[in-house]
Amino acid sequence: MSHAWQKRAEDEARMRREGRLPPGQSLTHKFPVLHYGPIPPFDPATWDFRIWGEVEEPVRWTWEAFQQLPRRRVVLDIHCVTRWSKFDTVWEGVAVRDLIEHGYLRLKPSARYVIQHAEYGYTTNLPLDVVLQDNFLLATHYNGRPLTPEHGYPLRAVIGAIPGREDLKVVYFWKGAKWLRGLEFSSVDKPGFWEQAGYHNEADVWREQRVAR
Ligand SMILES: Nc1nc2c(c(=O)[nH]1)N[C@H]1C(S)=C(S)[C@@H](COP(=O)(O)O)O[C@H]1N2
Ligand SMILES: [Mo]
Repeated sequence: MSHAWQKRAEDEARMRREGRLPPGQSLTHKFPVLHYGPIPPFDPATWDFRIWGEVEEPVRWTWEAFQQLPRRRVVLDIHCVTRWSKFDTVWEGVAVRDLIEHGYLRLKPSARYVIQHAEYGYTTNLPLDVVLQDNFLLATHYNGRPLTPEHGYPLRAVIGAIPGREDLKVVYFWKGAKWLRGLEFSSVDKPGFWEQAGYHNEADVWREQRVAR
């Protein structure tokens, strides 16, 4: 008879063999919920998404306008700093690179960092080149369904590993803000909520950059 714990251990061993399990992580089939503060309400009539800072023209999209943006599907291995990893997670949404390539967004050459702004003032920061990678997405859907409220409905950023794409920088999952409301492009880095609380600013999963020292 096969037990859930046996399957978990077998799957974890397989991921380790395949080089997909970063140091200090363990595999989960669950989807833990982690955040600071309450889950915000969503009103499609008042929700907006804004982009500002080092851009040629600031952006404000309503929920309806956001649905018209180019979309893509990305499959990611996600790694939480609290040591769980979840493999082959399927996300759909909007890639920042597509916004630029399709002319929805024009950056100034001075843009070098991106600060995600979420409900209740939660922020997190990444270098621009990471945000433009194939493994960073502004996601509206998980596993073919709209996000659930506790995982960031209606919009969150996600970042993880794409198997076989060793060229991509992979950072811990806290660098994806749930209940995302805007992106600030900046010429200087601005450490976000957890980064100011002592988490590592770079957060490279393979180098185990968990906390600053
Ligand atoms: N707005 C917001 N986004 C957030 C957080 C938060 O506190 N507020 N926590 C981060 C952390 S620490 C993690 S590990 C992931 C967890 O995402 P999940 O709850 O979907 O697993 O969300 C990140 N995004
Ligand atoms: Mo976290």
